[in-house]
Amino acid sequence: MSKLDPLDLYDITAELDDEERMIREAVARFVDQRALPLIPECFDTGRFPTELIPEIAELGLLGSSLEGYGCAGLNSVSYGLICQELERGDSGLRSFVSVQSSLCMYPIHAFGSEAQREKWLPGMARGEIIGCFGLTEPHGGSDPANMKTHARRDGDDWVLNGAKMWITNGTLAHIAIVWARTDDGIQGFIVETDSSGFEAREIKAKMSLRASATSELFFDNVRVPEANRLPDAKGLKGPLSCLTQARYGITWGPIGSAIACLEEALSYTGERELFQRPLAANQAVQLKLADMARRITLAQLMSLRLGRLKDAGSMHPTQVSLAKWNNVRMALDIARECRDVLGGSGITLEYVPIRHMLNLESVITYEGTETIHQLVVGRELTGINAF
Ligand code: TGC
Ligand code: FAD
Repeated sequence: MSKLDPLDLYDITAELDDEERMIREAVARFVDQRALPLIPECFDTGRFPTELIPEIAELGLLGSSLEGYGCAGLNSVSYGLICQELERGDSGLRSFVSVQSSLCMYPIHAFGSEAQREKWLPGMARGEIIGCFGLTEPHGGSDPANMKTHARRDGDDWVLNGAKMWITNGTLAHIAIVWARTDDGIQGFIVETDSSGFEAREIKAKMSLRASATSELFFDNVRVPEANRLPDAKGLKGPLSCLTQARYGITWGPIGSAIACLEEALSYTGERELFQRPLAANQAVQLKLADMARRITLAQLMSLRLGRLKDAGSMHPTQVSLAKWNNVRMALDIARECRDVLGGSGITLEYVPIRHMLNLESVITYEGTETIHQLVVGRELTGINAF
């Protein structure tokens, strides 16, 4: 019998078409050859590797599932595989692409005017215009319906006041997609970050997602032209639809983190000798490794099924919540277990588990905390809103 791939026990690869496989391989090469040599230093010093942006754009990874405007028009499974491979490198890489693609380019594509699409999307696909997405506020991100940031109409402009918190790419961004309360409900604005009264301040001393820029945004009477209001987004449904796109990608991303951790643990336990035998020869260790492979396989099947549903146009947001909850929890637990299996070595950046473990503490919190997704599933089952 032929030997199985330990990182793909159910041969998910065989379920992919040629284009999906080619994309996964191209991103995997980029991650191994270009990103991973930089990532430990970036994590250590707390910086996003901006020097990789041109190559990320060149590979077609920005707005990859959008049609037209210089975007690649790939299917959802391809987008998922991109997220998986980037996050196998580092959650910061996947975060950068998620925010640019699903949270900034998607709303311009879905809710913007033709003029807005033509003005912003080609430059964003080329990585020349970077976006950030401002929904969360300092008083509590889980309940965005209670946002305080507001926009008041004044002639041909809107005047924006308020603050946003924990904003990925905030200090790198040329534009911010900002969600604000108006007399006509919650609306979205494309805020140019060189506008007077706009300020982005980096959040320092993070112990997680250190290879990613995270910021606070402040709006002090920022004037935004009516031409920069997203005309087709009204109410919370606008930002929540963007989150569905990004959360879908996040169901795939942590599979990459978990694969990286298991790969490291397999190599380490195969080589390390204790009590006159390889660590991997102990039943207690094999049980752990086997259980990791089981959980990774289940997550792979879940995301692939979700991707096929999304491409068929029948994916439901609750299905995304279930997979985001399951797959991030799976990866976080595996990263912690791999950290333990590596003993003292597991606490250094020389090995990947602790970096993934720390990153996943953010991933389980952002884009809806684990509890929020559990409550979304609970609401679906019972019909009772328990938020
Ligand atoms: P609710 O009454 O349920 O819904 C309001 C309207 O929105 C619609 N809707 C959705 N549409 C699309 N996708 C979804 N997932 C949707 N969920 C709800 C819904 O149909 C309704 O439409 P309509 O037409 O009837 O008005 O709203 P709620 O206030 O009860 O909220 C429920 C809750 C708690 C699930 C929601 O507030 C929530 O998801 N909270 C978590 C917030 C969150 O995830 N924030 C993330 C910020 S961005 C981020 O973290 C980026 S990290 C990026 C990175 O670095 O990768
Ligand atoms: P809170 O909402 O205050 O929640 C605190 C705790 O209470 C959590 O454990 C939560 O699960 C729990 N809780 C909340 N409600 C309930 C309930 N009803 N029942 C039981 N428990 C409950 N946001 C953006 O808008 N754009 C970004 O680009 C972005 N990037 C981020 C990057 C990083 C690194 C991080 C850490 C966050 C980012 N976020 C971003 C914010 C993220 O979405 C929020 O942190 C998240 O939504 C949770 O909000 P909060 O931190 O205010 O926690």
